[in-house]
Amino acid sequence: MNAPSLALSPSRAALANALRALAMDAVEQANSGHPGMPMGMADIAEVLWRHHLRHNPANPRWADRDRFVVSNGHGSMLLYALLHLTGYDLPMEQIRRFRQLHSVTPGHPEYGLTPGVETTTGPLGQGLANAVGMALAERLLAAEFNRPGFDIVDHRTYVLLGDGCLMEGISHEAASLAGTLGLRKLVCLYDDNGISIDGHVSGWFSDDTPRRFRAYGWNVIEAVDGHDADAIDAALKRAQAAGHPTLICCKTVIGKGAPNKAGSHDVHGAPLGQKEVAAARASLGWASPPFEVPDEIRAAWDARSRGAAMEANWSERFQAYSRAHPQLALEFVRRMAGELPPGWAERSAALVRDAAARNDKVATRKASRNALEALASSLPELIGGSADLTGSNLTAWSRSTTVTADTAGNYIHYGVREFGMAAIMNGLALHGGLLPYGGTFLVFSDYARNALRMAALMRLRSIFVLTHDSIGLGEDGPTHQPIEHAAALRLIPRMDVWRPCDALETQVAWIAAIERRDGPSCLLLSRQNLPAQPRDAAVCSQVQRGGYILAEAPSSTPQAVIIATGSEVELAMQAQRQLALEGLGVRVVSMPCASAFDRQDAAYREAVLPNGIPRIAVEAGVSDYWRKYVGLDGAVLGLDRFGESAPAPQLFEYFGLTASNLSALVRSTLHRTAEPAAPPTGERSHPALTLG
Ligand SMILES: Cc1ncc(C[n+]2csc(CCOP(=O)(O)OP(=O)(O)O)c2C)c(N)n1
Repeated sequence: MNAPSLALSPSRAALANALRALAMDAVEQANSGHPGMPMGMADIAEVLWRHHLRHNPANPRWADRDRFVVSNGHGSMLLYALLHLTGYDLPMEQIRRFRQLHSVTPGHPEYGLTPGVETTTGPLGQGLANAVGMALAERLLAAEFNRPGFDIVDHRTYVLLGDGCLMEGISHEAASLAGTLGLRKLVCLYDDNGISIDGHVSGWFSDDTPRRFRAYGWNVIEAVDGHDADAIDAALKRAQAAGHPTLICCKTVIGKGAPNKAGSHDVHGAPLGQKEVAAARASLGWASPPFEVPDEIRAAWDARSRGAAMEANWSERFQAYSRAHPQLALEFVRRMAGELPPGWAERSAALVRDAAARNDKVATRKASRNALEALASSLPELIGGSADLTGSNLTAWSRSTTVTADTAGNYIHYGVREFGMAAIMNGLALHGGLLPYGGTFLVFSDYARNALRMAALMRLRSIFVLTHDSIGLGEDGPTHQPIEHAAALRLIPRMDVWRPCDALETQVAWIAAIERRDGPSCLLLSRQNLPAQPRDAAVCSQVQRGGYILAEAPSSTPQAVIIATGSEVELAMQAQRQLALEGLGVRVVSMPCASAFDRQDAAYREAVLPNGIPRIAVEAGVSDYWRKYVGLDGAVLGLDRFGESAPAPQLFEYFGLTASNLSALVRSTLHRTAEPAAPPTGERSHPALTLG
């Protein structure tokens, strides 16, 4: 039904009101959601989307589209309304089903679910950091692929953000680096409405935000009336001409259009209620029933032909580029598709063979650098970095070149910004064309943790290089010694956590992380040297399964199975030899990546870990994780307390992470399983050992 009062050529206010109406009606229908932000930012969105954003609703994957990120992701209905009205494959039925099971309009925007959603947002501040990654990706790819007369990579990254994003510490990390790197095509629109959930922010957020961003080296456009289309338009034009990233501070009224609730926190995250919705309709002059949009408003929003023309124009230019630079064009297409280069399979297989042939004792962090050295020259998409621990993480290789404000490169000194790094890496991965890896100490994965979780939620190929993976780092002490971190990372669904025991497993882990198309990987690497384990070709081929028989029991049927990872694999091998002298046959299973092992078929898993044979796990970290593999009858030799400051070999001794303790645990486990009523052993009182 059309609104009779609307003119044929709708006003900008009426166009923005379409966004407001859809948002308040969808939230009302769901009886949950956030009407305040969409109603408050509707005027900004109208100007940006109808007059500036370069996108094609028919092809949300168009390589040179502008990227649009709603960092204040609770305002998801604004994004869904924009996608719906401009012509993306998001029918009204989906708007009606906002926040319902299996709709593509979930509570917060989810990448990979809704066409046109560029990143998953909701955890405040991370969208901004993702956008920094996207803007950086654009700059790096432009430097790599553009040629005189052919700007095939030339787009902007626009971000909506609110007080919450700016209060979050990650906004500092991301904005600071964006300023230093001079990401001039990044344009942020700040919803300066003075309200967050608890009320007026003046009591907890009194920063001088414009000065803060100027101090980062940003271009700041202050005091823009976020409900004045001309002012917003002028600010966007200034931003586009700037030589720095831009923050446009827009004064807005949260929930604008709701006559009794606008401007208050009541409208932030709750349905307006039927009475207020009716009052808003009256005050906005919006006469259409819920989920109906007048034809002339729909027509004015429809961006399909404009978008198709934009992409067609780009495609023509890309065709010409392909004729002038055929190899580059092919490479660009490959990179944006996320495909590995031709010959990858043969090359990576050869690298595994090489690594298997070597038997040097090496820290897995060094083995990781060797793996990078071998892989990276044929993978120009690799974009590395570290959070100020390059020399410790060993994340740079011989042809790493630093990205600066003036130069492109393939290595980012992220500074001491772990969370920012991880979220920026996610933005690089989301943009496409680049494959990010970045390092810090494993213990500081906590700082970055939610971005690691978001990488998994979004199925991104981000590779987190986490070194100094246990008490084996030694003297830096308990602040730096990860205890619960390996287990905690393994708990993140879809995260592959590799803790290799030697150079060969490290090489395989890198290859697996690079080949993965459906999620991130963490590589947990030792500071200390680890011996190479012997394997024949058949065993080598099993490593990528995540868990495999590294050393079969001397007797054909093992009496027990030891499961080990990383530096503790060598302990397992020593224990196996000790026990063999006593006539006990023990199998050693190396389990560098438990989730990869879990994905193997049941027959394989049963072949590696046969039912009915007692299992003992060993890892220099919390024991709980391994209970699912060893069961109630098994045992774990772990470390369920914080570490100590001392040389590493002394710490392994002190905490009882020794081959002789492991052997003792195997013996006692066999004894206990043979005689179920046997009492626990005295070893339980050891300060660190986790037994039983
Ligand atoms: C990291 C994180 N912490 C907390 C929340 C919960 N939360 C959602 S919105 C919000 C307040 C945001 O305030 P603001 O950005 O001003 O949004 P507005 O009220 O203007 O819509 C909070 C605390 C969250 N989504 N993410």
